[in-house]
Amino acid sequence: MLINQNILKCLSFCLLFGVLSCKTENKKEEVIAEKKELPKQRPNIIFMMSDDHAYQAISAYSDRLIQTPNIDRIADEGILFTNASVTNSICAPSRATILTGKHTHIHGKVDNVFPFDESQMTFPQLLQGAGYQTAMFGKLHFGNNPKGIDEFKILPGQGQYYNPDFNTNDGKITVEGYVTDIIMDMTLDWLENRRDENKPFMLFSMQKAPHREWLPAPRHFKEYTKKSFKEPETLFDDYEGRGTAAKTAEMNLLTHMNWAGDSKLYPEMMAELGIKDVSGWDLEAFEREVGRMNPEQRAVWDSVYKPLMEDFKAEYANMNETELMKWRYQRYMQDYLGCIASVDENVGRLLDYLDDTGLDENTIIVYTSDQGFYLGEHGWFDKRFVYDESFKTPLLIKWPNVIKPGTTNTEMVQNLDFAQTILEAAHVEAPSDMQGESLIPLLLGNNEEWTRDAVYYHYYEYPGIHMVKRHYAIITQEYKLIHFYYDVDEWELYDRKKDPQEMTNVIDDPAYKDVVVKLKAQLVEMRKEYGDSSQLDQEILRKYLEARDNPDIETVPLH
Ligand SMILES: [Ca+2]
Repeated sequence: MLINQNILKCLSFCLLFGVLSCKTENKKEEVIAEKKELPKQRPNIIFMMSDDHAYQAISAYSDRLIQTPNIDRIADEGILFTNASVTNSICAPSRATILTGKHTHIHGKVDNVFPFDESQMTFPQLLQGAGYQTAMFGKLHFGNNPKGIDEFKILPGQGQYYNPDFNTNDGKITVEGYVTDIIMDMTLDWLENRRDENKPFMLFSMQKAPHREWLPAPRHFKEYTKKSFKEPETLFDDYEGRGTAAKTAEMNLLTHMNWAGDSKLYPEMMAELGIKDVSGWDLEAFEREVGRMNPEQRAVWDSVYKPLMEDFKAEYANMNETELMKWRYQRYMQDYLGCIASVDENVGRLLDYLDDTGLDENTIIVYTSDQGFYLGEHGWFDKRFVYDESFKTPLLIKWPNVIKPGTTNTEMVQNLDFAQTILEAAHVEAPSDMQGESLIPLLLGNNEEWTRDAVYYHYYEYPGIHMVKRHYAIITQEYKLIHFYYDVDEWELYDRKKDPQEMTNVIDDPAYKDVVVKLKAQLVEMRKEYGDSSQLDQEILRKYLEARDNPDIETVPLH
């Protein structure tokens, strides 16, 4: 009996062990089978980017303000990155980072004064060299014509919303109509009529909208000026709990926004009401945009905006500061989101075209912005700060049969990573001095290969428009440590989990003492690793101040 029991025990053990080892092997096989490989066929790539498109204004991220069903389709059929960010939240530096895969202090375009270092390699040049066709339509805003692009039609500088001019391979042209529609017309025309079907392509379709001064298409005037939008919780922020930089920035909707150029109050009504030009270029901004409309466009504009402004004129004398702030917020959102409506419609046109032609099958579609934007959070418009609304940027990518539809990813990815990602997707080797990381493991779903736990940020343009002080920062999933320098020497620490709106600087809170020590050490290492230093900060500052005081040095207006 005893022997039998022992035999049974032994048998049971052996059986159990056998099953377990078999299971383990199965698991191993499953893991190996799950690790996805890059497809051998080289994909087409369409890189759509808008200018200043806040993630808060995409319904895949938030349904507080607007529905964007077409942009959302990219995430529904692909991946939504909820923690994508930029290395320097301003237009041209971000664009140069995207093209080079390098931080701004390396490629040279740190702000609007410094020129791009022409010797830097950009990823379209490498794709072109590897047999890709390359084309670019819309807003580059880089201070240079693009390199490595076969065909381009680029808005000069900021470009215009109505009847815009374009620089092309064959010289300057002017196109009648609304800029967002025109850029997509050019994109679709190239796809349909002018590309070589035997080659893979890299196509940039880059919108000017919704950049300041936020002029919607005439078809959206009526609908959007009637809408009322939910206010952000921090619209009336008094900046207590933050440092000098937040208190002295000139980005407030009530006090720093242009009345004519931005809120679209007619210049003659400003004069009648005794409202002053706060920027010194308010009336010029109105004339530059509204003044460019043809008689037909202007008639539609006046039929909607004139009665709206007449109403405001009648109310103005009785409005207190709170009411004025609320009015300006609504006016801002009506025009900004009216611009987004056209962007979304045009994204839909492109997606439909790709679906209808079957071209979608082997095409990567990226939708992003050159940075985020404040939509009234902290009472602000504009960008620049490392605080979340301007630090983070939307990123949605679709790649059929590679990215699992409906994926959400929370890793800290950056505009720094695009060059290496696109090159790897195209089976082109990235130069070793690029500083990002390829997102391919995340697109394939091999998330365990992604090891980044912090990102670096550096903003330079000060003293300058909006007066956001120079600062650099290290950002982890949990914390943001910021150093503001030059005419202040202030550190800020935000607990991103407990204080997502970043209302309380806890740098001096004893509870965070160890966190500060650890992050400061990590920041020193990170600056070294990316080739940044205090010496370089001072060098860039010295050149900036010299250029500011020297009218002979050509600068590109970037606001
Ligand atoms: Ca921008």
